[in-house]
Amino acid sequence: MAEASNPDTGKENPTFKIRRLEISDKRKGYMELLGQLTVAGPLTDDEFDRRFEEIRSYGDDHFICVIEDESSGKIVATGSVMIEKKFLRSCGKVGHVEDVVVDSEFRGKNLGKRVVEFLTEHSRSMGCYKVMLDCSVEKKGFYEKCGMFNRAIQMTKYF
Ligand code: 16G
Repeated sequence: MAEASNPDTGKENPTFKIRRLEISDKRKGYMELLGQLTVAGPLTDDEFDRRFEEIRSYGDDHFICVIEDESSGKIVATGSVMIEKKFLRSCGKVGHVEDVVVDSEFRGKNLGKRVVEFLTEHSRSMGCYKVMLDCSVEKKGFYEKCGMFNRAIQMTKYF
């Protein structure tokens, strides 16, 4: 889907393609992008490949999506969702959205919203009755724009 023309150059803005994470995305800046959210490394290529295969073995129960800027081949946004299987609510399922980040140079283009909507739709298609996440207080407005609301507080213990 092409976006509107850039008024300065007259050229079309780059196309942002949303898709599943591929193993080659490590070379397209995926880890550097994650580093804009929190501590992301260090990580060797072998460690990345092993974790990638492990996640791939979960199939659609663990889905990592990325947005690639097709003009530069750079990964500019990402997010993931894990499908939790419960006994309650008659064996209900919940989508847990994690690790949502947009490259600082590509903010303000609705890419984060596209990622969250994509992961939400994935959760719906997997039969989840809700989708949930935790985020910093500053991101509250963004997630409200994605149709979510603040239902509880988050509790954490770091090891
Ligand atoms: C945010 C992320 C969470 C991520 C955490 C990293 C979303 C919706 N939330 O809370 O997924 O794991 O930051 O912080 O993307 P940490 O490194 O302190 O755990």
